[in-house]
Parts: sequence; C-alpha cells; structure tokens
Amino acid sequence: MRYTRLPASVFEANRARLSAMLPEGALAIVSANDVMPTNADGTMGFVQNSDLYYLTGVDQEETVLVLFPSARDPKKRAILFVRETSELIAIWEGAKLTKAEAREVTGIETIYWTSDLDRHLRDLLFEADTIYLNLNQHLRAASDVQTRERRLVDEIRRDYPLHPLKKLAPMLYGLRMVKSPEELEALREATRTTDAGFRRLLAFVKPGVQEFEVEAEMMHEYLRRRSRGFSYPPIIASGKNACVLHYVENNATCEDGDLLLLDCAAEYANYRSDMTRTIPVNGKFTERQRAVYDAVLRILKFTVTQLRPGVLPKEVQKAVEKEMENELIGLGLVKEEERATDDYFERGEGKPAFRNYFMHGVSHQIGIDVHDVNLPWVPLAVNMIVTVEPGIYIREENLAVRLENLIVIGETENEDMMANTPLEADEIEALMNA
Ligand SMILES: [Mn+2]
Repeated sequence: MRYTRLPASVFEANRARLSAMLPEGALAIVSANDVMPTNADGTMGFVQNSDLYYLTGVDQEETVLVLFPSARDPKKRAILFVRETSELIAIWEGAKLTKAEAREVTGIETIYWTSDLDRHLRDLLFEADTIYLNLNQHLRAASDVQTRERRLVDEIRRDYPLHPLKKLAPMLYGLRMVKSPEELEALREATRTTDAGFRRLLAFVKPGVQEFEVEAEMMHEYLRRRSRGFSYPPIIASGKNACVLHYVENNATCEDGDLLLLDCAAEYANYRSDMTRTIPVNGKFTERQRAVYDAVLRILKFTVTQLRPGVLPKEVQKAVEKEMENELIGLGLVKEEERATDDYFERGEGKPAFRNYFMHGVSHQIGIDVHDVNLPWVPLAVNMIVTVEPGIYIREENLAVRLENLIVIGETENEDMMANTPLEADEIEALMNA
C-alpha cells in the first residue's frame, strides 16, 4: 500500500452514522467505480467511488457494500462483496484483497465474492422493503458514460419492480461534509506534500522555464511522499494563461516579467488537497502586480474571518463580493458608479462590473473529492473544511492573481491548514531569491 490506511474504526463509524439514518426495512447498496477503458487494451487508472471508500476504506474495483441495519440476522446488517482473487489475477494484476484482509481493512465481518452478489441480493431483498441506491448527484456532475452505480439502478429496477427505490446521495453528502480527526489528518498530510512541492518550485522557477517543467518538479515531490499525484489536473498558468480559469495545457514558456499562477495540490490516501499560489517568474513583483496581489490577499484574509459555524456558504460569497468590489474600485478596474445594487445582491439579477474580474465562487468543500459533495442549505459547522480562493483576473493586462488556502471550521477559531505555506508577497520574493 502506498499510503498508510486509515483505521477500520473510521469506516465503521461512517457506516454506523449512515445505518442510523436508514429507516426500518431499508437496505442500501453502494458500489465501486468501473475501471474506465481508453483504447485498444488500455484503461484509465482506477479511481475509487468516493462514497464506497468513505464507508469501507477499500481501494479496489468490483467492490459492493450492502447495509441492511434492521436485518433479523446480525450477519446481514453489513456485507461486503469483493472481487474474487485467483493465482492468475495475482500473476497479472497483483494481489487483491483476500476475505481476511477485506475484514481487517473495513471491520466488516461478512465478506463474499462479488460474483455471488445477485444470489445474496435475492435473499436480502426478500426481507428488505425499501432499497436505497447511490447516484452521483453533485450539482455540476456531467457524464455521458453509464456508471456502474447507474447500471445497478437499472438492474434493480428491472429485477425488483415491487421495491420502492430511494436516493442515498443526500444522506451521504450530509455525512461527508463533517470530517473526522483521521480524515483531517489525511488532508493535512496531503497539504504537507503540497507545501513541499511548492517550496521546491520557488527555487526552480525563473524566466525561460516551461510550465510543464514546473509540473514535473511538483510531481517529483508528490510521488516520493507517497501521494498518487495531483489531486486534480494542475493549472500552471503564466502570463495571460492565468486568465483562463481552467487552463490545463501547461505548455507555455514562463516569461520574464509575468506572473505564474499555480493551482496544484497533492492527493493522499484518497483525500485531496487544493492550493493556489501566484508568483513572479523573475522573483520580483512589479508595482502593479504587487497591488493586485495584496488586494487578493486581503480578500483571502477577510474571507477567513467570515467562516463561522452557523453561516451559510452563500452568505460568505455575498460578503466577499462586496469587499472585492471595493478592492477592484481601488485598483481602478471598476468605477464607483458601476457598483452592484440590491438587484444583484438581494435578487441575484444582472451581471455587475466586478464580475468581469472575479467571476467564481470564493469557497468550496473539500475532502475525498476536490469539489466535495455537500448540501448547500446546510450552514458551516465545526470540522467542515473549505477552500478560500479569491482571485482577480485582468485580461486587458494579461495579469491574474488567485490565492487559495484550506480552512477547517473551529468552535472558536478556524485552523488554516496552509498556515506554513509561504503566502505573503515579501516571503515569496525572499524565498525565490534565496
Ligand atoms: Mn479550489
């Protein structure tokens, strides 16, 4: 195993919380993701279904979890199905979990082979009244591909037409918003690795380096620290490229006098960090770059003060936008008479001038997924972790600054998980010129 597994007790607790939410007679099924094909005999690297990982800790394809908390037989209350291993699989693909190992990783007593799933479901669903199934209901999820969990919905609907089907996603999204101490520690480890990658860069970046060379430097640091790599496709954007919000080509030359925007972070144990820094390619901000940089930094610090238990994320966004508008007026980008009115702030109508320079959300949840699942109507609470990522994008000046830290919501004080990662402009310059 590349990473240190989280203890089985974490997954046991997650299952217990979900089981407590399921009504009498309900059975829930959560399955692994498919191994996605590419071309010929190629496949994409396996990425586990986040909900299945959250409930089991299993990082292996063809895994299925069945929870039936009100089953008469205690052995049927949690069942894990894993891919049957064989000598042939061991030779070609490497060892898969044995039943004993699956028991140890998950804390689940009853383990069967996935090939026996249908037979066991027949038995379980004779007793169960309602079936809770999982689908990706992330608000921005987009896929033309039929996922394994979607196929399962179709199969269950066909084979068990008299069982009502219910959605599991809102329950899991609510649970996943609040992190356990072990989850926070995995995110801290991902963040320490992210920090190491960034510090390595500060000594590397100079006029003439390629954006992809910068990417390679970071990957080097991530892999040797037991990360599987980037949390998400890294954005390494110099000069005008930084004005493209999701620039991922990373193939331009970093030019003298330009800024370099780095939205790059490491994964660890299936938890995904998320960080953005913006640095001067030649190690020294121009006066204008510094003015924009400091404005973004002030907004970042302001945003952190707005993150308190009980506050709704959309209220934070509104407060930040008002503050950002002031900064953009200060930078001469927005005129006083172009200020957004209540039409925008109260009713969400129109596109005020400030949105030409700051057009995205300032914060999102983070965890097993980079844009982690959440219930948008649930206020912030202790041990939620969110990003703070204000940015100013000035296309007419080929200049953009975004800064992003991770904040854990605390009872009285928040924790900045990136408190040790260089952020102040002076510190960045000093390290680049050391
Ligand atoms: Mn982010």
